[in-house]
Amino acid sequence: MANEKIEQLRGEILGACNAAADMTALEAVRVAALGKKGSVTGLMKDLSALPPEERKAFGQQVNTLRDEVTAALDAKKAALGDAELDAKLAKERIDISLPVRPEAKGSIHPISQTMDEIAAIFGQMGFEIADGPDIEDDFHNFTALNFPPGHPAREMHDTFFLPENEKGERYLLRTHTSPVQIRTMMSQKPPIRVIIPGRTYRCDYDMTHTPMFHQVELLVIDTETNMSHLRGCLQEFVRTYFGVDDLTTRFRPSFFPFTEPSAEMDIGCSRKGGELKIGNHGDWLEILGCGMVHPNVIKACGLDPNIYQGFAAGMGIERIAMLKYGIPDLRTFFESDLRWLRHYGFAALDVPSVTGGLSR
Ligand code: 2NM
Repeated sequence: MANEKIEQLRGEILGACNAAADMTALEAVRVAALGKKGSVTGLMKDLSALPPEERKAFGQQVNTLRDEVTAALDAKKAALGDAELDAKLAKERIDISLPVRPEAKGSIHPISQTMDEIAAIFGQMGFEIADGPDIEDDFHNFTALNFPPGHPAREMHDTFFLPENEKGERYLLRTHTSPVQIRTMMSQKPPIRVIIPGRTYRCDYDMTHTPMFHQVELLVIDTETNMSHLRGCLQEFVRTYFGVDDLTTRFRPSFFPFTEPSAEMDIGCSRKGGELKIGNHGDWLEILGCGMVHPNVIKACGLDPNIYQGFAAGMGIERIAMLKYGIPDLRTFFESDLRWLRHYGFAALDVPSVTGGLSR
């Protein structure tokens, strides 16, 4: 009699377990069998009504049943979980071969695009990208770069200084990316070949100046680097960047505290009819500053200027972006005008590479 009841219950519970269509139904089966008022739990209460000689055998049978039911529930739970995950995965599958959704409005800012183009060109020549903090100290931004005390660029009106701290130190917003070259020379053994694109800050605002702007500087330090290497690298850069294979360059003497000799590089252009065109048309356009790194700078970085020498150059990213993409007004770069961004922005997948095409 007791055996029959157990057999029947086993059949019912395992059947219900098997038939459960989802986790909720399965949980109901579990509660009905193993819960406080469940059928299997109830069997134990019958125990005391049995004659003592039958209790042990009956108790064992109930335990076996409970183990069986528990195992069946666990197995079914795992199977349902897999099925649910499969269904979810099938439903959430995306077709990555579909074209970009036409309503997508995001675009790459011309500054980002130009920095990527610069990185692609110099990357091809074997340069690495270095970066450093926007907030700098006097040593990295000025002293190590051979700015004498009292140099006009250190003045209040050019540099954004932070309030002096308890130690009497006055941090500042870097006025150029050159402090990163100092950090690179102090932490890396030559040969060094790096470019540093990044934000720079000067207290200045008019038609052609914004208080934050972007620069890219390059630095090569080795034992035999000379000015012809500088010219070769920079000429290769402007030719690739502007897409003019035979673009000529002209070097004019200049002055920077951190280079000796220093030069300004011009590229060929035409201004006929008020329209600026890059190419060998007889006129000249200033494009960047450069020079051989001053021995004092090399020394300040803990390197021996009798062994190591090299060149550096710097240019404004907004300026060369304006020249290439025909953007007439510097200040529009930072106005976040959506119409401007849609007009001058780049498609997210238009990644510049020297072999694949720089842009558009
Ligand atoms: C320029 C022009 C010329 C320059 C020099 C250095 C360093 F750290 F190596 F001395 N960094 N950047 C440099 C040289 C920058 O920007 C117009």
